[in-house]
Amino acid sequence: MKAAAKAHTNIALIKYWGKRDESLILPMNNSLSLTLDGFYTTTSVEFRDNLTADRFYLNDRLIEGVEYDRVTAFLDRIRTMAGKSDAFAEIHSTNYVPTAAGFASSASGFAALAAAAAKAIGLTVSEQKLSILTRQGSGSACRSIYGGFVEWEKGIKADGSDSYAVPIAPADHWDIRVAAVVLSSAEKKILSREGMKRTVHTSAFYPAWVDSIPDDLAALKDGIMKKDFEKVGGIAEANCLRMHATTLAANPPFSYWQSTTLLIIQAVQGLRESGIPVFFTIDAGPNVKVLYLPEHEETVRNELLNITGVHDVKVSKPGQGVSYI
Ligand code: 2P0
Repeated sequence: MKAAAKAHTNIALIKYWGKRDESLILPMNNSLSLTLDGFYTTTSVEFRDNLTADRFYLNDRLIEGVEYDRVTAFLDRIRTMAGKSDAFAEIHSTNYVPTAAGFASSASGFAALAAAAAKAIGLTVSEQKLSILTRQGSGSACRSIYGGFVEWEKGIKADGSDSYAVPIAPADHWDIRVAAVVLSSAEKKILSREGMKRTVHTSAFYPAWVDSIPDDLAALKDGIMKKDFEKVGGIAEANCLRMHATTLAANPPFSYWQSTTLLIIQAVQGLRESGIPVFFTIDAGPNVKVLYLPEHEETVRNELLNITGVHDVKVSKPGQGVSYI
C-alpha cells in the first residue's frame, strides 16, 4: 500500500480569487493557469497497519501543527472515499519549489499528495476525479493535475462535482517562459486564504472582478490557441492588476505589493516600451512572475537582475501534469 507521485506548480494567468464554499473549496470564478516544469513536489504515501495516526515529513522534517492538520484532514477525505477510516499513512514530501520566489508549494504539494494517497489506498480515479479530490486540499492544486495550459471550471453545483480542471493545451503547444523574480526580503503578511475571504466579503470592487472573468477567459483561450503572445500577456497582466485592485477596496484595505514589486513592474513596462514583448503577473504576495518568449531570455533576465532588491531570477518552461514515480 505504497505509492509516490510528482506534481508541478502552476502560475495563474487568470486568477482564482474568492470562494463560494470554504469547506469544499469551490471558487467564485473560473481560472486559467500554466503548469511550470521547474518547480515541483514529490510525495510518497504508505498506509501501514501498525500506525495509529498519520505521520507527515516535509523535506525530511516531521511536521506538526496547522500544516499537519491540513494534510490529515485531506487524507480523511481519501479514507472516507475508500471506506478505510482506520488506515493511517506515513507521508514523505520533498518540495523543489522556491518558496522565496513566491510560489505556493500547496499547488504542487496537494496534487502530488492526492495522486500518491489515492493510489496507495487502492482507489482507481480518473484525472477528473483526481482534480476534484485535489481541489479539496488546495484550490489552485486542482490545476496541477494537468500539464500546459489548464482551466479550472468553477462549476455551479453545491457538492462541487462539476468544479474541476480541464486541459486547454499541452506543455509542448507553445514554448513561453516564466521568470520568477526572487526578492531580497519578501514577507507575506496576509495568507491568500484570508486575503481572498476578506475581499469577497468586503471589497466594493469584488463584483466587478467576477463580472470581468468571462471576457478575459474567452480572449485568453483564443490567444493561447493562436499563440498570440501580446494578447495572452496583456490579458494576464490586466487580470492580475484587477485582482490586486480588489484588495485595495477591501475593509480593512490591504496590498501584497512591496516597493520592489513596483520597481519590477516599471522595468517590465520599460522593456515593453523598448519593443520587447514582456508581461508580468503577481499572486498573493510581493513577488513578480515575468512572461516572455525564449528569444528574449537574456535581455529580460539581465534587466530583472539589475533591479535593486532583486535577489535572483528563476526561469521555467511549460511543464507536465502529475505523474507516478
Ligand atoms: C491562483 N492564488 O489562481 C491564485 C492567485 C493566489 C492568487 O490560488 O485556500 O493556495 O488553498 O484554495 O490555492 C492561492 O490560493 O488557496 C491561489 P486555497 P490557494 O493561483
